[in-house]
Amino acid sequence: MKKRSSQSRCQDSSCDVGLVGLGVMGQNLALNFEEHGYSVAVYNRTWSRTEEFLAKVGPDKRLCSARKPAELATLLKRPRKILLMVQAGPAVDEVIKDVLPVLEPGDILIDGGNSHYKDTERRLEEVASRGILFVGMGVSGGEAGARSGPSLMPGGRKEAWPEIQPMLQAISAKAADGLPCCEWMGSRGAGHFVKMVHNAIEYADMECIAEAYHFFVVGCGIGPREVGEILEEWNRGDLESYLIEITRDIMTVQAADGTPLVHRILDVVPQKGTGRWAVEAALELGVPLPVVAEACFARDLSQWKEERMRASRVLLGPQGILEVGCLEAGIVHWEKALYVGRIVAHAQGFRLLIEASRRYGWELDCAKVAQVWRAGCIIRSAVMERVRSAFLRNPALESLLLDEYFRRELGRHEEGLREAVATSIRLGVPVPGLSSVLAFYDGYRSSKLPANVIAAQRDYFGAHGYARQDLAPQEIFHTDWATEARKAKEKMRNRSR
Ligand code: NBP
Repeated sequence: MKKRSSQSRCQDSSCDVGLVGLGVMGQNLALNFEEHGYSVAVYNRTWSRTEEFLAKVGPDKRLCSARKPAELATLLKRPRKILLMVQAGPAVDEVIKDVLPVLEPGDILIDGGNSHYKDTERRLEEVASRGILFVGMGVSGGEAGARSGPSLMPGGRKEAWPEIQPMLQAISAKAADGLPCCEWMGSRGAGHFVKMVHNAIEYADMECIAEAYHFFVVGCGIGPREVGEILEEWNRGDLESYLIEITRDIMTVQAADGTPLVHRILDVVPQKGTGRWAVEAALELGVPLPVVAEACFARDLSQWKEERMRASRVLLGPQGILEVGCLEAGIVHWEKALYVGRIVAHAQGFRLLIEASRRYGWELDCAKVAQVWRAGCIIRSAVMERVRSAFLRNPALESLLLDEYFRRELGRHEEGLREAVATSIRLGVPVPGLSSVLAFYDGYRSSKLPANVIAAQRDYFGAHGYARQDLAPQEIFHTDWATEARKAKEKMRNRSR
């Protein structure tokens, strides 16, 4: 095939958008833009990848290629809009360093990678002195979403939004009511923070679904095909979602010898970063995010394969299979358990968003966040529309668990969660995600927690002081616990004489 050069096909200042990074995401987003009527100038570090891409898509597309960042700059209409789709981390800084010298004040740089929100805030400041408008944009939906409609979560310099809104909303997924899954999230690092929380909810949901699979296979002795049938049924109800749908598909696929492929897959999985980042952010902001933390730790534990194999031979515990007839009960309980798990994971994720927005002044609109997560992204589900409705009903809602609708739903389903966790514990089937859902639910609805004992322990060994229930909370007391305990013992002894 004859090689194409940007000079021969493209005129200066003719392209609507520039795309840097022709990995799987960049290529598909370029085609998505093009299909929506936008001409795209592409640039990739390795030229051969650009050539391969252009050869693959054929000559009829409105795509121009650049060999150098300077060439990319000349191809773009002003203000330039450049979407970076490179790996998060140093690669983003390298690319910014390359393109910055050829940009002009008012040009817009959009980082569509999975960058950490603090990096985004730093980059936003760094390029601001050159008059460049920086946007950190979460992108979800993987390869298929990038091609046919991703969920997009832009945030950063709001002045850029009117310029990029039409094209981003055009290429984004559309929910059933036709609204685009792309809205302005907020200032500074808001877009990437929202994407991080999206991934955190994804971690939690995936863990709980995997636990359901494990329960049925280990606890009930059924195979993946039957698990797939259960998931198929669940996907017609409250649990309808992309993640249940793909897990159902996974259950049906067979290896060459006819055995379930999923049973051939090594039970070891890494965690790439966004789950951990979310837990770190939650710890920093003092927001409990235990289900996501458990999902991260479950992945870490999976990595200890060889050690787990040794431990499995020496550590005692139940390994039984449920009595006959309990499968039916399991199906009922686990459907409810996963539904509560999903609600609690969303409640924790949204609470983290609310706290971050309050602390950093992002002015996040939770209803809009739920709006852009209704289609195109990995956590799209029937629950998302209900989450959106809850925040539309009450934009100041503190926790989804206190919303009237969800409160009722939790009341109707929590028994199932309790049964599912209790049965798993009795059988020795590990359910860290779901146990954590239940512990959080019970803790959240407790007007009294044993934190009084911890406060006393801290005061005992560290004189940290404590407040009293019966007095003003700002009054702090200290007790010489060792002396008082000695006196108490003495008194008891005297009394028993
Ligand atoms: P890939 O790793 O497949 O591709 C990255 C591209 O960036 C390569 O073509 C690479 O060029 C190019 N690149 C440039 Br230009 N400058 C680079 C530099 N200095 N260092 C390294 N690479 C450079 O990434 P991807 O899977 O398309 O993902 C892109 C971003 O989107 C990531 O941040 C990812 O986390 C995020 N994301 C991915 C998904 C997904 O499902 N994959 C979903 C949502 C978000 P080269 O040809 O010279 O290597």
